[in-house]
Amino acid sequence: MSHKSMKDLLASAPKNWGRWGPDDELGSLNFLTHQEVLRGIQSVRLGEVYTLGELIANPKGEPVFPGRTGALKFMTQDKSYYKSGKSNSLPGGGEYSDDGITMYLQGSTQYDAMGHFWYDDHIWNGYSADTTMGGMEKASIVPIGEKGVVGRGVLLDMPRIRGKSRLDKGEEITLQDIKDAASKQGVVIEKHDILVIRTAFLQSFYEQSREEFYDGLNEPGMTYSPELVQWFHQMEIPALCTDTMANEMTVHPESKVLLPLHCALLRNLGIAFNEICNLEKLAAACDRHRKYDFLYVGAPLKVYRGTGAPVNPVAIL
Ligand code: UVW
Repeated sequence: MSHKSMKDLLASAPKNWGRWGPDDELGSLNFLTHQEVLRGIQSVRLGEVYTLGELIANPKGEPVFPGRTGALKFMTQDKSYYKSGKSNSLPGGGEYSDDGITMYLQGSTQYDAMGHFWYDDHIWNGYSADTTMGGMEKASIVPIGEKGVVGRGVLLDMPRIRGKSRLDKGEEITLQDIKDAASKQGVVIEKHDILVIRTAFLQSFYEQSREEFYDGLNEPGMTYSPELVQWFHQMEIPALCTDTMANEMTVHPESKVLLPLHCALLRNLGIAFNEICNLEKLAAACDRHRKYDFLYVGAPLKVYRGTGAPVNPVAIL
C-alpha cells in the first residue's frame, strides 16, 4: 500500500493549460462549438425530455460530500403570515408566499467551477490558487453559466451492463469498461461528446441509514490511470456527468490519493464536472428505446465568484 502525492501520481499527465490563451476560464468546454450543438440536436429522435437534477432541500436529506450539509430552506412569507396579522394583503387583495435557502454550492446537482479543485498551488490554466481566496477571482462558475454546456451526450449505464441495481462502494470503472459498455449498448462515443456515466450509487443514500452510507465511503467510478486520462485528452471530452458526489472513485486504490481525477481531468484538462445527477429515468428510457445518445443541456446558476453552482441538466432523447 503506497502513499504518493498528487504531484507524483500526475507527474506525466497531460495538461491543456494555455491551449485557449492565458485568460481562459472555460477549458475543454471550448470544444463545444456551434457545430457540436448542432451535432447534439441531430441526436434527438423522440422528443422525450428528462431532467437530471436531484431534489433540493429534500426532506429525506441530500447526498453531500463529507463536511457539507444539505440545503436549509425556510419560508419568509406564507398564508400563516396573513392569518396571524404579521403581514397584510397587498392593495387589491393579492397575497404571496416567499422563501429563502442556505446551501452549499457544491451540495446539490451542480457544476464545479473550473478552478474548484487543485494541487501544487495552481488551479486551471495555471492561475495561482491564491485567486480562490475570498471567492473565485479566476475560473469561477460564472463563465460556465454564461456559456452553457450543450452538445451530444452519451449515457453509459454501468449497473445495467453489470446486471446489478447499482455499483458498490469502491467498484471501479476502467477505460476498457467504458469502451465495452459503449459497444454493448451499440453506441459510438465520438470526439467532443459529453460523457454521462450511471452508477446508481447515490440511490443507496435514500435506502440506507446515514451511518451505513457514509461508513467507509469510497464512491464507485473511474479513477486515475495514464490510459484513461490520455483517452479523455484525445477524445477532447468537454464535460463529465455522473450520479455520484465526486464523479470518480473517492480513493485511488494504489496510491491512496483522494480524488485524483479532479486534478487530472478538471484542473489539468479543463473538463467540466457535473456531479450528483439523477440518471434513473433517463437510463430507463435509454434502455427502453435502445438509444443512448441525446442532446444534453446544462447551464449552472451564475453565482458571483462561486466555486460551483446548482444545475438541473436536461437530456432530450
Ligand atoms: C470536493 O470538493 C471535495 O469534491 P466535489 O467537487 O466532488 O464536490
